[in-house]
Amino acid sequence: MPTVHLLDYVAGNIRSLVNAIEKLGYHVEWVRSPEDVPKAEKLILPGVGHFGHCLSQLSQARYLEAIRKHIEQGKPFMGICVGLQALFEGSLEDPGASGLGIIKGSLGRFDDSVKSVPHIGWNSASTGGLPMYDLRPDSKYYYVHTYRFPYSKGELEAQGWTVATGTYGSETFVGAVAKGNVYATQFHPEKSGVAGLRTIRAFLTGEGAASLGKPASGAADGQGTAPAVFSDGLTRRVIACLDVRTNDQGDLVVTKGDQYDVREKSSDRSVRNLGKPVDMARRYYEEGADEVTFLNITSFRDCPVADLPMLEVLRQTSRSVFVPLTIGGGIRDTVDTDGTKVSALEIATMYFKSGADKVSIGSDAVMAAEEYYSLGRKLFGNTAIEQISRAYGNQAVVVSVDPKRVYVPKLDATRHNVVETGYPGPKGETLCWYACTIKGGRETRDMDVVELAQAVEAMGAGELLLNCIDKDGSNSGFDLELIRQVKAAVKIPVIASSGAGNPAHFEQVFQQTTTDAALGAGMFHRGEYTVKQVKDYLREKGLLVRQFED
Ligand code: 1PR
Repeated sequence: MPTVHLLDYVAGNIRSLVNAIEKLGYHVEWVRSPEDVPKAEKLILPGVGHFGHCLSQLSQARYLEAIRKHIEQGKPFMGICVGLQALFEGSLEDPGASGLGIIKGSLGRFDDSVKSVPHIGWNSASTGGLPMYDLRPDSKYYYVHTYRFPYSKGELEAQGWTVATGTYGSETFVGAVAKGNVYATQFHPEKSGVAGLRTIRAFLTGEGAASLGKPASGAADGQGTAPAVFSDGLTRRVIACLDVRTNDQGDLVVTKGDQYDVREKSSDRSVRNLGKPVDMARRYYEEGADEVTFLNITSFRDCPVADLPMLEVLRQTSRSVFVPLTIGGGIRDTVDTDGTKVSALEIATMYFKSGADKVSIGSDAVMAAEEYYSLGRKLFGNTAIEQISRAYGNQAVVVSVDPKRVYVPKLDATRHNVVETGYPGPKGETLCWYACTIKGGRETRDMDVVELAQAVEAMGAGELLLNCIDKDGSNSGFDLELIRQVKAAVKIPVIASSGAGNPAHFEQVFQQTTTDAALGAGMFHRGEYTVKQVKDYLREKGLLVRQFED
């Protein structure tokens, strides 16, 4: 079996990449020290987290020189995400840190004045018709990053680079670069479905490098055209969510509640069993789900460290599902059954090593936010959100919010952030606020959703998974009032969740709010609609979506 060397220098979800490489029939060898680098024929440098952290790790461990030499010798090199960023001279993220300087220029930050940052989701890698590692104009690739190199026509080309671009809002940025033996992608090919596997294959086989700079079919002068500029290359993200728990027979099942009650209404009150987690995740992937989220909804009763079944679910799923996987439930500091203390970071690490790309934190985020306000909005770096985002990057930390409506008769009846609602309360109240809950909605706290969202954003959460207990399982559409309130309060992306009952609900939430993604559960599990039907519907309505590629 042919071999590729992978440089695993910092914590990260390397498993997905290994799975993708193995799926393509290659064997992964690990680079464990700079002395291993010369043994590598093909070298891949993946990267997550902070530019400065990654570069200082590489520098301290004496990898930078070894990488430079590998590239100078003309051996195949591929950088992914921060692995691309490392090729530049520096980044605004950590101005004191130096990159490899193989590409002249420094990265800046996406402008968040009119759009969410990080940039998360499926976007283009448009080569303007030039052949580049089998990147295709109609394909979409999964990006997750805050810093980017802005594309300015001719700048990198003058240095000999072929460039592929994506467009986010009004910003066109570098999505991939290639020159000679070097190929690097800002997107995660290992998380980009078949399109991603294709471009990894082009690197591994050498075909990508061989065809670089050759005339593309249809490009008469071999120069192609400048990368196309789209009004917005980011597609509407549709996520399938699987609530997982052990049923009364001890089997791990996908379940789904109504307002978080997952037991049948019949007299035996058994846990609703809608299928097997790995099989269902695979089905949704094949229908075109842009991400799959698992929520381990009974974790608060068990010790998560002993919760091995979910780790195995992730391992199995990540072998055949090449889109981002999120895992939630029980991500917090805890004490194992033998009395050992286990930090939230260690639990998250176990999940990342098993194939998760993001962890989702629920109850613990509310407790941390309460402390944040009680200490005068000061941060000490010790919360799970801060620790995990420091190690793995903000994009790896989702906060799952479980709010429910509290109606009030007038504005000064509460100190909380209130919305005017078109759905009056039991006494005809037209005002309400959204109270945060913990432990799967069992306990309501004196904190509103705006307070929570702003606190966790300050701590370094990269995204919000915004559920709504009133809407959960109702099939009546998303809570647009809630989504608008939260979107107005934060810059980080928001995933709308709870209430989806048909494809039109997805169109509604995308058209009538600025949500960054929308999530469905019950309607998919019960077989009422497929993910593909939702996406086809959105496309018919003129919204940009990614289609599953065989
Ligand atoms: O508090 O960090 O251990 O995390 C627990 C996690 O489990 C939280 O993310 C919490 O939302 C989730 N959870 C806990 N109990 C339940 C329950 O249902 N009894 N599920 C639960 C949350 C809501 C969504 C659902 C959407 C869409 N489920 O995941 O998928 O509402 O449903 P729909 O499209 O069918 O309406 P911690």
